Amino acid sequence: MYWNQDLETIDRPALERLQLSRLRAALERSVRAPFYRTFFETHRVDIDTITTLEHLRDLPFTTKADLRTSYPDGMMAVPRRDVVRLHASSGTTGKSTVIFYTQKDISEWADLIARSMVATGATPDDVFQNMMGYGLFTGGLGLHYGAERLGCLVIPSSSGNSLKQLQLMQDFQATIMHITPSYALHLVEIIKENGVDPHDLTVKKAYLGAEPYTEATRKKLEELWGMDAYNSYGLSEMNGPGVSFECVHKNGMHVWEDFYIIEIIDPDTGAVLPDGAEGELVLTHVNREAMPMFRYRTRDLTRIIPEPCPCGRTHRRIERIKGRTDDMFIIGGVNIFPSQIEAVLMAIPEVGNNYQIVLERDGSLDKVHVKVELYSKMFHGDMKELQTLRKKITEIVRSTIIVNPVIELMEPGSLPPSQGKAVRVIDNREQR
Ligand code: DLL
Repeated sequence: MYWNQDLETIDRPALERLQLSRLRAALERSVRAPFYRTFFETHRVDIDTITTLEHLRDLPFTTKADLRTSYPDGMMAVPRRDVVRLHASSGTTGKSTVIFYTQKDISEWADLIARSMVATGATPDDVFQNMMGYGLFTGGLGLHYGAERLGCLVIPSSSGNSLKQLQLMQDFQATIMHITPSYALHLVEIIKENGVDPHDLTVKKAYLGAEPYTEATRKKLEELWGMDAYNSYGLSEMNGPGVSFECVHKNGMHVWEDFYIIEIIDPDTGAVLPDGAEGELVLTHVNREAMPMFRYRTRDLTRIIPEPCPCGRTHRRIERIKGRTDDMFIIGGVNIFPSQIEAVLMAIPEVGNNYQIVLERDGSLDKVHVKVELYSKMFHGDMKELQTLRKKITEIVRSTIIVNPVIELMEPGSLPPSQGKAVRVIDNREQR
């Protein structure tokens, strides 16, 4: 099942011709934005010389810092009256970064979402409960318009308010939910606490994204909820969700290449890496009118899966995001990604649905504390059993990250629950 078969199964030469003509048009549009005029001048780039896709490499990278410099509207490439929406990501420091959309941009974004949903087997018969935050964040409104475009009944429940979510799910027989993996882990517990077996609900699919999570977490969620979970990747700078989505094969996410040009680079040198090599994802949005974006460094680490997908879509897939270059922390000289810890934790049957990594400085030594919630059945008064479990978890985590962790076992509900993007790592080292 396709949303737009011609575009989704387009052959590579035709796809590349389409990319190039859209890229040329985007470059020409971009110079209406004050930011790009200065940017190309400073980097001495003559956009007329970009006449093949290979020439894209002659353009400098753009970064989040460029979005901040151009705040509020230095990257707007159309007259303001043509812009119909903005979204923003708050970020942890400094000014937010703002993205603009024309009517056409919003409509094309909705199409990409509808296309993504159909790739997972969704149909107009589905009831879509959208538990991502509505507002400046792109997760809520982004999927909303796409699900409506497909013809689903949309429940715009937004994030949080777990009992209301359950009631809506039951009363309107939601079949698909859109939710962050960390909130899905929390919500399923609330549902069980209220005496409902999640397997009895009508929800059969979940779209999980907006934050990194591991295959072990996907499996755990699929089992807890009794549904199929699909990975969805996107970022505000590239519209939001709908950049890349898994199809029914659930084996890597198709990047919609008629809209996005993918490159994988070495994050240290900026060199473009061959298909299949792991590195930082760099994206160019070739079709947005209000705000073109070239060679944007996402900071997300992944690799292109070069093999064709059995679904017949010709758009290449990327692997699950391993983490962000800025998420990585270094302990005793060892580089560690939170995802490495999550992957082993979530595969341990006694481990519950929440965890947190806290980095502490102990004298001159850095220590990784991992706070792990267990299922309540583990707390029946047998200290010895808990000690053995703590040892087991310590050993499993140590063998994965090659650093000795301090494992703290917690009762369910003792860590701050997530309703959106979870804070997985707290670094207390700088404050000492
Ligand atoms: O999180 C857009 C989105 C909404 C994607 C809903 C999927 C579903 P931002 O707030 O700008 O936009 O955050 C983007 O979140 O660079 C990744 O680091 C991370 N991220 C998003 N999806 C995934 C995913 C939205 N499936 C940043 N796996 C990105 C891992 C993800 N990380």
